[in-house]
Amino acid sequence: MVKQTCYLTFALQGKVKGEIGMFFKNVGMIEYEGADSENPYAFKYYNPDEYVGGKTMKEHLRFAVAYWHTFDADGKDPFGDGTMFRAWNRMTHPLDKAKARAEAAFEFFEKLGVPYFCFHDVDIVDEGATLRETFAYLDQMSSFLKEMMETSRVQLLWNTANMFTHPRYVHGAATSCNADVYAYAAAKVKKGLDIAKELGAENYVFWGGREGYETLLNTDMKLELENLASFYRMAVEYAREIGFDGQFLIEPKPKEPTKHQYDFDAATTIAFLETYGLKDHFKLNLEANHATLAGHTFEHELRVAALHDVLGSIDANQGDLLLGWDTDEFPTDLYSAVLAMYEILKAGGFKTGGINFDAKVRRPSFADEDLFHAHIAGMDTYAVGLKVASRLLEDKALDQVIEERYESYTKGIGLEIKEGRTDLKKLAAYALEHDQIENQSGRQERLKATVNRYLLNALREAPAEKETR
Ligand code: XLS
Ligand code: NI
Ligand code: NI
Repeated sequence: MVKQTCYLTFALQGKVKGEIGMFFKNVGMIEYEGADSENPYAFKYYNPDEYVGGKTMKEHLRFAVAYWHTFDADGKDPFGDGTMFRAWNRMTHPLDKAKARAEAAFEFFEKLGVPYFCFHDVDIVDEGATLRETFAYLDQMSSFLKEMMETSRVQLLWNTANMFTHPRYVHGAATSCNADVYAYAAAKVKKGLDIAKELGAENYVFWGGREGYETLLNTDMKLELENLASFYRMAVEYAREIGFDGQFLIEPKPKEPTKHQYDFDAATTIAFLETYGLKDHFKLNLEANHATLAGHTFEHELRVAALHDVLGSIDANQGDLLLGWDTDEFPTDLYSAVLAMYEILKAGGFKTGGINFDAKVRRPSFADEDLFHAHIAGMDTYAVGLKVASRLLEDKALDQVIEERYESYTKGIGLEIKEGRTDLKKLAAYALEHDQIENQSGRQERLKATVNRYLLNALREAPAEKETR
């Protein structure tokens, strides 16, 4: 059994920089060094204590590391074996392996300086031979993680139950045609909520990878949707019973692994929540790559959620437009990060949510250190996004154009339309008198150039030392 070391305490006290820890011996604490730094193990733009619009970057961005991609994954793909041989995954007994993995995880969190992490139940420890054994393992591991969380300052952004990998979920979990599977999935969520409560999770996530269908020829869609709604309702009731007051989140995705997933995109999920009277209890966890698969931009999904007051949290990653699946790459596209952060800030920022890197290093990036490079790249990307978006908002650089564009609704017939004081007869009478219509340009290209200008200018600026921008 791996012994818990005391490096976390040293790291926290800032006494040791450099060669500490058991697993990432060549990497020290990652610090902010600024845009001119050439140190690959330093942040160039993410400066946790720098103020942006009244809050520090750390408070705004609430970064989280995803356990599954970073500590469990080994680079396997449908055509090839794993390429990543992590020292922490070498032990054979599930609990020994799980504890070593947790030690590696906390060493990583501490060195990277992230405030949060996220996991599925199967990420923290392998499943046992029976559900009872799985639960016994989970109980041990949640106590172990709790101890580690107490020594460090890392918190749980969210946890979830994996209800898609094991063959029992072949027809779904809460939408399975088999009631025994439904009950099994319910047991997993019950345990997941107990863990969420024990570890003080800020949110609990549902992602329905197998909740959907392959063909309508064998599917009772109405029954499946009703069962799914009851499942969510029971989760809300159980959370209330045990006093778990974290936010429930649903993560939409249109397809993959199932051909059609019920929580297709933000709009579909919102309609589902409205239909079944669940909207007060859920918000959305939106993922960039899932938006791409749904044929939307990420900012579209964020805007739709914000309009309905259900923007909860995000899974930050990016897809590859040349590939048609969820490639879960680390986000490095500055432009997309600006547009995403723009929507998030406009919606008032994160409350219980944050930025979880649901992203994996590429199969050929198999060195342990690549895990740092990937997260540093992602964190810097979102830091730039935050700075630029905040400045765009502060200067009303885009808002002003939008205000002008809709000016016709601030007076005359437009105001009557807006205030619901008109009808088809009145409008027809008006149109007969005003049929020589003049439109204004939408100015897209000019606006894109504005975003580019803000992006390039923000990168040139020195960081604010006090509470200014
Ligand atoms: C898969 C999903 C998954 C969820 C958590 O595509 O993104 O990783 O975030 O189950
Ligand atoms: Ni995700
Ligand atoms: Ni995904």
